[in-house]
Formats: sequence, C-alpha cells, structure tokens
Amino acid sequence: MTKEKILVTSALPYANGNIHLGHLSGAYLPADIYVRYKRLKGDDIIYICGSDEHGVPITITADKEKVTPKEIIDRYHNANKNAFEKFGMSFDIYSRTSLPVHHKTSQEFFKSFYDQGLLVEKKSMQFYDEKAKMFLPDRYVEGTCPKCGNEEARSDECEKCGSLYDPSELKNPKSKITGQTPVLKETSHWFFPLGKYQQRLEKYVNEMNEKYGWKDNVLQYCKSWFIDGLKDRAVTRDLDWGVKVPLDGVQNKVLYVWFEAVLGYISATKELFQMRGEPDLWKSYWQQANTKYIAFIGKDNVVFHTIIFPAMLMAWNDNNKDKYILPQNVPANEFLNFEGKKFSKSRGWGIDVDEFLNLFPADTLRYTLAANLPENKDTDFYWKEFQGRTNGELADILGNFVNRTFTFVHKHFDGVVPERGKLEKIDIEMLELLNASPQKIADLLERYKVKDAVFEMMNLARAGNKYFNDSEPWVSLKKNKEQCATTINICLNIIFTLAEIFEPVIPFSSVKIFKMLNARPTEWLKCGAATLSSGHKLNQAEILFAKIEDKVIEDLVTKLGQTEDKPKEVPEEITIDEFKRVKLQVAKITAAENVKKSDKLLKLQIDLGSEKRQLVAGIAKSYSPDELVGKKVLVVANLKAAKLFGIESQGMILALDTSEDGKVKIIEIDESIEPGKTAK
Ligand code: B3M
Ligand code: ZN
Repeated sequence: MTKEKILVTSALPYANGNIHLGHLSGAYLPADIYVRYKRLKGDDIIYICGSDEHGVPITITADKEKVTPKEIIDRYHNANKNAFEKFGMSFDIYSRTSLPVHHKTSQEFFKSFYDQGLLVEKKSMQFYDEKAKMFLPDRYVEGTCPKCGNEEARSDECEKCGSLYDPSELKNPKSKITGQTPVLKETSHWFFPLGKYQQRLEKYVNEMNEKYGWKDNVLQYCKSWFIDGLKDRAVTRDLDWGVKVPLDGVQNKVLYVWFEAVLGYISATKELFQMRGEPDLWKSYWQQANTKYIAFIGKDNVVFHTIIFPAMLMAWNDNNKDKYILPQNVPANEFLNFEGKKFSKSRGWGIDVDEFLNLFPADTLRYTLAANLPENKDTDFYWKEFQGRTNGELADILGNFVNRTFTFVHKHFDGVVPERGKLEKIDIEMLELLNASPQKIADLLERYKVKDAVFEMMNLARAGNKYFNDSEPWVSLKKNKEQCATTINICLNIIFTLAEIFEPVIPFSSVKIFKMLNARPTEWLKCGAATLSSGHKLNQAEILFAKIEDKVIEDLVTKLGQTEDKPKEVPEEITIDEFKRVKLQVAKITAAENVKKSDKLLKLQIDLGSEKRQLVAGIAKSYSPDELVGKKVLVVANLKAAKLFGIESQGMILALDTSEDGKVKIIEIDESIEPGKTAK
C-alpha cells in the first residue's frame, strides 16, 4: 500500500484564555486521533498547531488587566501548550504567530497581492470612539445583528447566525472601551476581492466534496455564503498590535488577524523544519501536489478555512512559481456544551483542562470526549456520563479484560504466551472479528467518523470479554490444557490489537498495555493478525483505570456554578478634590420626633453652630427620639435638600451599617467638640 503524505492542522487558539473541553472536542482531539492513527498506519504525516497571538481579544484583555499584549500571549501560550501536552496532544510543533518567521510569511503574501494590483484601497466608514480617540476594531463594538437580532453581535460578524455584514448595518452599536455610541468615520483600508474568486471557490468545494466527501454541516455553511455572494474583505486594520502592513509610509495599520492567522499554519511548518535542520522541507508538505491537507476546526471558523484561506492560496498561486495546495477536507465539528449549557468562565460553568487533569487521568477525559464528539450536532459533557464511561467502559470492559487475562496467564502459564492449539468454532469466529477490526476502524477514521470508530474499539474489548467468558478457560484448564492455552493465546493477541487500535484515543494507557505485553506497536492494518508468538515473555500487569466514586462526582456537580466569579465589589475611586467637596460638620441634635406613617424615619432639628437645620434620618428602628436629643453627630452639611414623606431634609447624618436587621449606629462625636467644626 502506498504511503500518503499528509499535512494536518488544528485551528490556532487565541493566546487569550485557557483551553476548555469544548475546544478539545472541536478541533483538537479528533485531529490528534486522526494523526495518531495515520502515524500507526505508517503514513508520512505532520501535525501543526500554535497560538494565534494577534487580534483584538488579546488587546482587550491586555487593556483590562493594564498589562502589555506580550504579557498576555506569553501567559496563555505557555499555559495552553502545557495543557495540551498533559492532555496528550501529539503536535509536531506548537508554534506562535508572534515569531518573526510568521510576520515575514504573512507580509510576503500581502506584498504579493499588493504587487499584483489585486488589493483595492478603499476608503470606508469605520466605527470611531471619539472619547477613546481611536478606530474601533470589530470586537470593540457590540450591537444588534441586522439579520437575527442577536444583541451581542460584533461590528461586521454575528457569531450566533454566522452572517457577515457591513458595520453600517449593525443596530445600536456601542463601544466596548467607553460604552459610548461610536460614530462612523472615514479611514482607508486594503480589500481582498473575494468576490472575484466565488466561481472558482464553488468549483473547489464541489470537487473536494465529490472526491473526498465533506461533512454536511461544512457544506451547508459554505452554501449559505455562496448564496449571499462573496464580497470584498478588508485585510488591514487600524491597530498597532499585529503584523505591520508592509508598505512605505503606512503607519498604525496591521494585517487583519484572520488574514495572517491562517498563514500561521505555513509559518509554523517552516519553523518546524528549521528546527529539524531541513529548512526547505516544509515545501514538500505545502507545495507538493500529492500532499493531502486536512484542516481541523470548530464550526465558527468554517468560512476562513473553506473560503478565505483557499482564495488567498489561489491568489498566491496565480502569480507565483511555487504553488500551494488547498485543504482537501475541513472536517469541522459543532460545539460541546457543559451539563446542558454553554461553557462560561465568568459564570463558573465548565472546567479548565488543566484543572480537570489534576483530578483525573487524561485518557479518561480523552475517551469520554471522543465517544461523544459533536460531529454532526452540538453535544454535552456530563459528569455522570464521564463517570459512567470511566467505570462502566474503560474499567469494567477494557480494563477488566486485560486484567483477567494477565492474572490468568501469570498464574497458570508463568507469564509466558502459551501455544495455540486446535481452533474451535468460537476461536475462529473471534479471530475473524479480530482480523477485520483494524480495517473497519480505519475506514471510519478515514471518513472522520471518530465517534463511531471509538464505539468499534470498545466493541472489540466487549467481544474479548465475551470470548473469555464463553470459552471458560478456568474450566478447560483442568479438562483440556491445550484448549485453555489457545484461549489465552487469543486473548493476549486481542489485547495486543486493543493496545494498538486504542492508541489514538487513550495513548497513555496504550503505552502501559504495550509495556505489560513487552511488545511494540506494529503497522496498523497488521495488528489484528497474531503478533505475539508462543513463548513470548510478558511483564507484570498494572491496573489501567481506577473507578470514580459517586461522592467525587456528586461533589463536582454540586460545585458547578458555585465558583461563579461574582464581579468583585471594587469601590469606585474618587480624587482628593472630589472628596474635599463633601462638607462634613459636627452638629448637635436639639429635638427629635417620629415621622407619621413611617417606622423608619425621624425628624431632627440640629444645631450647626452658625445655623440651625432640619433633617430627616432613617434611624427610627435604631433609636427612640428621646435617646438622640443632646447627642453630637457628624453630618453631610452640603447635601442638596430633599423631601422625605413631604418633610424637607437639609443634610444627612452619618451612621454605621451594623448589618443586623437593618439597624445602624450613628457616629457620635466627643462631648468637647463644638457644633460647626468641619472634618477633614
Ligand atoms: N484563533 C479563532 C479561534 O480560536 C482563531 C483560529 C485561528 S485558525 C487560523 O476560534
Ligand atoms: Zn445574527
């Protein structure tokens, strides 16, 4: 069988927040499973990913935290890189778009388009925040989507219905920096003539679909953009964080983050081979017609990978000697929700990957997510399901089969693979199933049906358990040792196959099983045939999966949403001058009476030294009128007069909130202080 040359990319996550389970299910775990399978199959494959380090979300976070964008990207690039590693992602490189190689690569694309006269310079109306004195990039503006009414739509794109529109069409725009309504002001930008490529793009999508079978959800997204008609897209922005527009005399403009982010896949590949000491080898993946390129993404990124990126590559190819290949397939997934709701960091809904992996082994998470991928529709992660799959499938089916076989072989065959004897019907049927299994799973993985593939993997473990039960080796051990040896030989070969076909999903456990078998993986399609010969010495067994107690899961469910990051009460700061405007004076209470029909208010007469005033104070629940007369208190003397229950109040008494059923304590001033004294 000929080996394929394959390039795989997963969407480059913004270095602006932690990776959560939803990301893993969308663009990362399915890609990693596919790549690991292809490696075992023996194909020549590289797997590229990295951080997307430009773009407005990053500058927004930096503004909020009053730090530089660089600080943000360093923090999240490293955090995400580590979390991915802990989760077992097998990228060949996890690069970043802030590297010089990336800036150079994306500037080359821009220059090539510019030099061809492809880019159109257009004056356009952009939102401008007059208070912040800056043009507002898309994400700094929020408003109502003109198509679906979503109130959290961005200036030119709605995440909810997926439509793209002109900023002037957005309803009720608000600046996210100052909260003000921004004005539309003229600026000039370079536009990529996407419309020119519509016909070629439609042809490309159709051809790829016919040859390689694109997913329905992806085709639907493409179709709706084609129906709307592709329009010119601005590829520059008024910002200073990003890849500078490489034209003389142009300042404060950078390349639109999506224009350069997709090119990040190319720059990362260059970096990979630079590091491997073969700086030109990247070309054999990107510029060799027989390489197959698969781009794994989540559904919100479809347009960029099936329309915009391919159009950019077409534009490059039209005018350059070196021709890039286009994605052969873009198997985008839908979203994963958490216990019935969207993941939300601020509402404490969900769990970070890192946090998760401090509680449970990566393989249990990988398996649960893989068994329930949002391949055709959104799915949910439930703690209960996680427990069920870990205990009922990984531990009770796979773990149990491996464990009982190993216990048996160590006890009765000295930890050595026994010789296979005459085959009975039950053995032949099991071997047929075993032989067919790798191919069956490969066929599913080739069509990105990862969820179904995972189901088949566990089915083989199920069949193994059934075979063990039905063969009753504990009975044949005494009656027919040869038959018993056959059963155990076959069971061990099933375990070998399981270790291999499960490797893409639960790689850490696979390593353990291979260690127990004292063996190494073989070529994928051969792993169903007998590979452990009799006499082969096995290692000691170890427990593969620990069961999760009900209590642990119950606690996690109860905790959910309770960790809600309630906005902390940050006291609003005022300047010393603002404080000085408040006139605090000592006053003596000269008379006090209840206010009719109110159980809270007292009417007080006070002496401020130079004048006498009347106040209404909400302290009736804490003091009787008699108690108050003669007391010296602190009042806000320059508070605008107001009427309470029809009685004028010319100031306010300061009292402490003691928080016990609404009771307060007035701030009493020492007897010796004269009324009228001011507090500083
Ligand atoms: N960073 C968007 C996202 O994380 C973006 C993907 C870029 S892929 C080139 O959803
Ligand atoms: Zn919308």
